[in-house]
Amino acid sequence: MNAPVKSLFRPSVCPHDCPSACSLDVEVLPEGKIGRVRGLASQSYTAGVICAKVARYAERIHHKDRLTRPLLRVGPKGAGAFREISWDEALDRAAEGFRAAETKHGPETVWPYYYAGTMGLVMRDGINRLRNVKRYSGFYDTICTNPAWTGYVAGTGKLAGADPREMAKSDCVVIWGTNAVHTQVNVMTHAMRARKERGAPIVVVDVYMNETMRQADIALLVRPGTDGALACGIMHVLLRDNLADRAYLAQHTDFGAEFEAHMASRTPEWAEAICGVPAAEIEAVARLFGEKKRCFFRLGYGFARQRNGAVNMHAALCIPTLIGAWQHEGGGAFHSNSGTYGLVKRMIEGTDAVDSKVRMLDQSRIGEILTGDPAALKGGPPVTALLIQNTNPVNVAPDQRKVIAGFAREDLFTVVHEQFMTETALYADIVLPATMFMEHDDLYQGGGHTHLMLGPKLVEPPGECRTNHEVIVALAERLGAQHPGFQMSPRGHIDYALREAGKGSLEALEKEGFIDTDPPFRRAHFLEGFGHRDGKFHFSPDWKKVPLKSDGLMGPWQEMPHFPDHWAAIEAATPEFPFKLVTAPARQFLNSSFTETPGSMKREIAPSLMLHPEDAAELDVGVGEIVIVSNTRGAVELAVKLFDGVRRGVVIAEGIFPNKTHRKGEGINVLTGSDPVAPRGGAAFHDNAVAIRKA
Ligand SMILES: Nc1nc2c(c(=O)[nH]1)N[C@H]1C(S)=C(S)[C@@H](COP(=O)(O)OP(=O)(O)OC[C@H]3O[C@@H](n4cnc5c(=O)[nH]c(N)nc54)[C@H](O)[C@@H]3O)O[C@H]1N2
Ligand SMILES: Nc1nc2c(c(=O)[nH]1)N[C@H]1C(S)=C(S)[C@@H](COP(=O)(O)OP(=O)(O)OC[C@H]3O[C@@H](n4cnc5c(=O)[nH]c(N)nc54)[C@H](O)[C@@H]3O)O[C@H]1N2
Ligand code: SF4
Ligand SMILES: [Mo]
Repeated sequence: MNAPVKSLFRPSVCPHDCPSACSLDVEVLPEGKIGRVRGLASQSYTAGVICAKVARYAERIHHKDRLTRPLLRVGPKGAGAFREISWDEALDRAAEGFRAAETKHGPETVWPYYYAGTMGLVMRDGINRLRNVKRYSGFYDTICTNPAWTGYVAGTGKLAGADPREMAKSDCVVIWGTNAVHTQVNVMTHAMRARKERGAPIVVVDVYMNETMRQADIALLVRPGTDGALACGIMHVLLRDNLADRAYLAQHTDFGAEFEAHMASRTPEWAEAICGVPAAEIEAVARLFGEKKRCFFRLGYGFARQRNGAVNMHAALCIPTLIGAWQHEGGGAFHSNSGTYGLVKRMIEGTDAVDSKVRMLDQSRIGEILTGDPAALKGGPPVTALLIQNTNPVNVAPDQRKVIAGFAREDLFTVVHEQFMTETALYADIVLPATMFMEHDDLYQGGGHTHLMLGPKLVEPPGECRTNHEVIVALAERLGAQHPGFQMSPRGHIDYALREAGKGSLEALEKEGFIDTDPPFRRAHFLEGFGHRDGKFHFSPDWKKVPLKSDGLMGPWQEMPHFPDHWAAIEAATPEFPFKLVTAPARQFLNSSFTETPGSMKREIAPSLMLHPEDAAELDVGVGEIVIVSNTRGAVELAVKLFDGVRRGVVIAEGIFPNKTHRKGEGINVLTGSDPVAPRGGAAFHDNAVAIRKA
């Protein structure tokens, strides 16, 4: 008798843009479909835990609205009228469009625009190979990480830190400016172990009583953009009460009398007046840190999405350094490990073909770029052709009115390679259907942990979906772009990137599904020296010289403070725009992804504004009523939710909901600005002064 055909569980990796980069255990059903998706138990950072939206992945991968055939626009831009065409026709038309644009304006008129919809290195970054070989405009990716990374690296000199699993061995876990319950659930797994096994208190710093703040033993509620003041108030107490580790400071940092004198005036009362946290709470938490020493600071992205975000990140990072927390297992700080992997990207990205004279264009300023702002275009030709993979700028990019005006240009030729008919794909001339991660092979590195992971192809894609790699190779062929990387398979790319970096091989990775690249304790804790040339931590950073890739200095960088401080560069509330709006991520979405899945949409329901009951009373609005939220950039309508877990004058709109789910069809990003955050660019998504009135 034949044994019944059974489903089996196979290892994979969540490809979404999330620091957790979870190792997955995926049920592959006999008919070639996906069943249950769980966290892989044997990968010790994931530790068997994943978020609910990815546990429901079957509804995304087998969604009836997946794009499965190439499409050609047949109506006006953005109207959504398309007809099916063959792949050959689609690729021929795409190549012809890029060639025609290049003939008219030169190669810089073509702008490959991509982001981290997949974090797989082959599928995400292969577009750069085409860009480099063809000398198309470069893509300076600023939208997410720049303010945070710059602030962190200004202190440490390297984008690395204490092993995040050490949180479990901490005597006090500080979760600062990340809503981990929503955005990277695994932080909570390890933090909660410290509380359960060691009685460690959990301190959380945020601007609203979100789900992470609710889990805290000590919740510090700051006004948006004032973390620098809170950090200084804490450091004042540590120095005043002799709780700093002066021997450590002398050996490992640039700490000196000038810094100490600067901190002398940053009293808890001074800090309270700026950040809103009562001085007594600042005193208490400073004493807690000073006494525990083995404190782990898990620093998030969110609090750096402010115009002074880099300064605030650096200021928070200075606290564990001041108490010498780095010396202890379970102590120190962690933000991202993205600076530690060092995989060789020559074949994936064609880095050997880079021409540094070709302009870079700023991802966050796509609105200004597409509407012809000469400064944003750096004096070069207009952008008349776009190739887009793994991102949905019409919904997620700041200054949305300009973004949409740009996409609506009749003289702009746009190719979008997507899994769904996103609001960006709606503006395309040609839409190409893309595979999902379980339908192709790729290599992943954990930003929020220490693992390199393999996500193998597990099932066949629906219809005619093709991988990003296939599309780039096919376009290269039609455009006459030559590079050995175009001849390689995804598996070949993975093997090359690993081998050349001395990180094993594809074969080795395939055995376990992942490798742990955790460095030795002393290196991870910078006890052998910080990343700066002098080997020291910098309390007084040189903002001009933060060792990270960049496209020059941006924003009001000359006004940045030399020491940790409150830098008043944020959009101040005014009588005209008296509220501060934060656009934090909703739990069931991932940026704009999962807004297409019923399981996520039915839980998030509709765009809303969390408003303090006393503010609501003053505005004379109640639950469910519509308010118009506006500033100089635009206006959106949102339904009121009463919420007393914010300071008065602060409002929260969780998202990112599709533009079309808002009453006027414009999304939350009409309110956010694209002016670059100093000193390396980026968008201050949580820093918006707005007016609110009853609709
Ligand atoms: N469910 C879900 N998960 C996600 C995402 C998602 O959209 N949804 N997005 C993914 C992506 S791309 C990223 S980069 C990460 C980001 O994840 P996080 O690092 O968590 O960053 P944010 O989500 O931007 O914001 C986190 C928190 O910062 C708070 N915040 C805003 N301004 C301030 C401030 O001035 N001070 C302080 N202390 N807090 C402030 C917000 O209120 C919010 O609670 O999450 C990833 N995970
Ligand atoms: N208001 C506000 N706006 C924000 C933020 C905020 O906090 N508030 N956060 C910002 C941040 S941190 C970020 S990182 C950005 C992110 O914004 P985006 O980069 O746009 O991220 P997603 O919205 O997840 O869109 C990714 C898209 O890639 C597609 N995709 C996924 N995998 C593949 C693939 O393998 N191939 C192809 N061709 N396509 C694929 C998905 O279907 C999806 O449409 O949003 C930013 N915008
Ligand atoms: S979205 Fe983040 S938390 Fe959820 S499974 Fe993916 S990596 Fe893990
Ligand atoms: Mo992000």
